[in-house]
Amino acid sequence: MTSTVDPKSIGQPVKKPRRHQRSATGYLGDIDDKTGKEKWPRGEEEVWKAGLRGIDADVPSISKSIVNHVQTSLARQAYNLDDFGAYQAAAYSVRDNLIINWNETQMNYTRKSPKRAYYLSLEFLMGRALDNAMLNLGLKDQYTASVDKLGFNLEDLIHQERDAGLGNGGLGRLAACYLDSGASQELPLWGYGLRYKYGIFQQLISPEGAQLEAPDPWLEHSNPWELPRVDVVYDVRFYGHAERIEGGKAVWSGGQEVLAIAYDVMVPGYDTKTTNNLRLWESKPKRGFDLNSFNAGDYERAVESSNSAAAITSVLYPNDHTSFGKELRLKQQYFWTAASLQDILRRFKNLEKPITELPDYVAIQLNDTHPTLAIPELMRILIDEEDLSWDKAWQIVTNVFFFTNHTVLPEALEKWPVSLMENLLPRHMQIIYDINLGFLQAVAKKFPHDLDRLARMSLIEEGFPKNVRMANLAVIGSRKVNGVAELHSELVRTTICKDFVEFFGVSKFGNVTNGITPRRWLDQCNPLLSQLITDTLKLPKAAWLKDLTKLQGLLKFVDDTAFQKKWTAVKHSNKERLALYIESTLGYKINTSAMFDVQVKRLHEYKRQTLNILGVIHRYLWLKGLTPAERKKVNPKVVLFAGKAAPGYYVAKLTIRLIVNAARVINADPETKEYLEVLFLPDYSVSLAELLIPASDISQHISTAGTEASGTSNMKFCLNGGLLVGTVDGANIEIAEEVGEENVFFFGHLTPDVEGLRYQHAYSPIPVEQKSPGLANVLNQISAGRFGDGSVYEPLLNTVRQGDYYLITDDFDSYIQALAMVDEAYQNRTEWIKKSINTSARMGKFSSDRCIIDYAQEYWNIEPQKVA
Ligand code: 26Q
Repeated sequence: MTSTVDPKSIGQPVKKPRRHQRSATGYLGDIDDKTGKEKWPRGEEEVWKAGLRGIDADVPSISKSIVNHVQTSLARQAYNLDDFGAYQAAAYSVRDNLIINWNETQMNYTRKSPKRAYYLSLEFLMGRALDNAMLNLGLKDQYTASVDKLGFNLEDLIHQERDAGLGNGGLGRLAACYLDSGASQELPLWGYGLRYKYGIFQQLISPEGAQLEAPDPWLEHSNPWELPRVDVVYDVRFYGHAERIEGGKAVWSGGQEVLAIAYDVMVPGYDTKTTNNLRLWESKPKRGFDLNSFNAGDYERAVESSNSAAAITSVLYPNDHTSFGKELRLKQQYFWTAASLQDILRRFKNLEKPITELPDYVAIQLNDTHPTLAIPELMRILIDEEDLSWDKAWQIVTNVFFFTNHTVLPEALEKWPVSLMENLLPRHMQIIYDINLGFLQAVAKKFPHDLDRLARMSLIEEGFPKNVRMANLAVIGSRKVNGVAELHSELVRTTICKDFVEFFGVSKFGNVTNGITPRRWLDQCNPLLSQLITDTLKLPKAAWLKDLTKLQGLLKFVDDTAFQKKWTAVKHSNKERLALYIESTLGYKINTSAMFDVQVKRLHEYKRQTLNILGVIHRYLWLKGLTPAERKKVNPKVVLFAGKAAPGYYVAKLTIRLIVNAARVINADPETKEYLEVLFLPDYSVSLAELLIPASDISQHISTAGTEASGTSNMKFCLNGGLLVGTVDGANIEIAEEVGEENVFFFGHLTPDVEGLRYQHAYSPIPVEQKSPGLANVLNQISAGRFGDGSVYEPLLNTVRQGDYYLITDDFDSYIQALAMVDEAYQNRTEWIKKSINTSARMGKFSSDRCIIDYAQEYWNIEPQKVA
């Protein structure tokens, strides 16, 4: 914290800061140092208390509060208020409720001083806040009525809000679901992230089918959901020199200093007062601009360093599953971990406990390797600033951190060049070398004469350039490591962490299968289904939304025809809702009586959108070969794609282009149009997912076996009664275990086959014509220009024809068979609906409440703290 020293106080005994004197949470009360009892800090208690507002939840009070915000917060008037203004006023009114709950929650934590957990994630893909806040507060009906009385429609206002798109995909959305569950379970869990000025880029699709990227200025209009905390500010240093001094310590000085400013986002729990905090850091220059250069007329130079400070939190990196060494990304990582640790330690120090007790009060979860610098940073603070010995510091560090791995793809494991690290963070590089030395000595002791093992386990990858292996650092610096689905965690244990399991023992390597919050991913996105479930279970909504295994109660109704009818009606109405959106955005009207087949996720070769579009073209060519009478027997299908490709990912962008151009030809063919329609919906987001997921009949999760760590959208679709077409990969396996294999459509080779098949592709390839004549025909039709200039697609088609690293040729025929089984099953609509009900009813395991309780009990050792 930047502090000013009063010169008069120098030489005086240091006055201890009063406990809770000014907590960063806006705490109002205080505790007497002597008695330990509560006392009023200043002024007249009655006057303060009279000013405190309670929550007025009746319709007239809510209307009054909205009008009041129109008048004061917005300085607008009723006569020219548009939907956006009404959204803002409603948001400020809802926010008032959150602030009150948030204050009480934080006050409760401060008073009880429980152990807290912190979730460090570079991504929080929060989506919209208004609807979620109203539902979690239990105030949506009242707001609907109030807004109606003011002449607006609440759903229209909800759609005015921009998504908070501070993430790429699964990892970021998982963090958001976990915050919702943490608050709903009344756990002392805070998130720490970055307040990117620009979130994930907006995706535009050109008429040729090219993905174009536009910035996402989500903060352009003020954001009612964040509270700037101008008094919560920390210094963060970069570059400079680190000089070792006595006692293993060092002094790090010089270089660039920037400020981290806190912005708090309130995270309301469902059906509880508990409202937790997501603290996002913004970077700012420490000293405005350089006045000397300014006065000398060198304006560019004058603002150079202030620009470079502000640049740190300016944009989210839109790459997932790649490790590439850009200095700004490393700066983001250090800036965020350094600010977060200072904040966590300051809060701990308010407790006045010895620093050795830190692990009794603090657990920090590292969301992938992105925050791994927190490990050497905490070592630096403990040794250089707190005067601890190396061993004591390491003892603390390795009991505070926990690490989640989200991928086993070798190309995605994060590495940073030693030279870059040495320049940007000289002291941290020293500490990493010191950690490595001690660690490798211990490994050599346990496994003498095994140089290969030492080379594999070293924190440093030798070569040109030399790299720091962040996953190795995260593993050895953490108390426990976990993967995100059973198969994935087993792959972590047997592949990337094999040596570490042999060294540390297997008990350090656990599994927490991912989950999703049923509040957003059922109640909010599918209100009709939520209502039907509540009516059918004859339980209060909160009872099953907080214990999702209660959905099993629906199994009794699987054969109930009246219930089946209602279930079908809900699905149809969700299709109509989606169709309306598509018509209004793309001007294209889809057939809502068709089966909806959806694949939405980041574009990546391992996720195999290519397999899907090749399958679609196969179906199209097959339909063209049928007589009109034969076609009439075919089940009409609408195939929907959405997802963003990393801006530099050429092959993924070509896949989008192929989808768009195939769609154009297929949708325009009068012979087949009735039976097959294909669309690529631009700019996939949390909000678009909320529209798409409830409308799907089937969804596709078709990664090459062993490549998708878990997947979470698979869970969202199944919870909403969509059936799964997938490979035996990630969480698909556990979904099938729960809902029954008879209710999923599995296909493709299994994980243990993959290595051998890849070897075969490399050393004795079998031509596509031989392996799958159907696929060969599809590839040839594309090359021949059936969907526009075929030469454009050659680089994409070559990934299939040569090398085929993701095994499209190996899985194609069984994929087509699985889709044929889908068609067959859909013919018997009653059986299909039963499958749909069964699936949804047995998805209880995948509530993120289960995950967060597991983390709380088995990892963090934290307990619920009910707000009185
Ligand atoms: C790393 C270095 C430099 C720049 C960017 C990155 C980076 C950014 C984002 C690397 C990875 C990501 C995101 C990964 C991700 O979303 N993984 C997904 O995590 C989900 C939640 O556990 C799983 O369900 C998915 O299977 C997994 O792919």
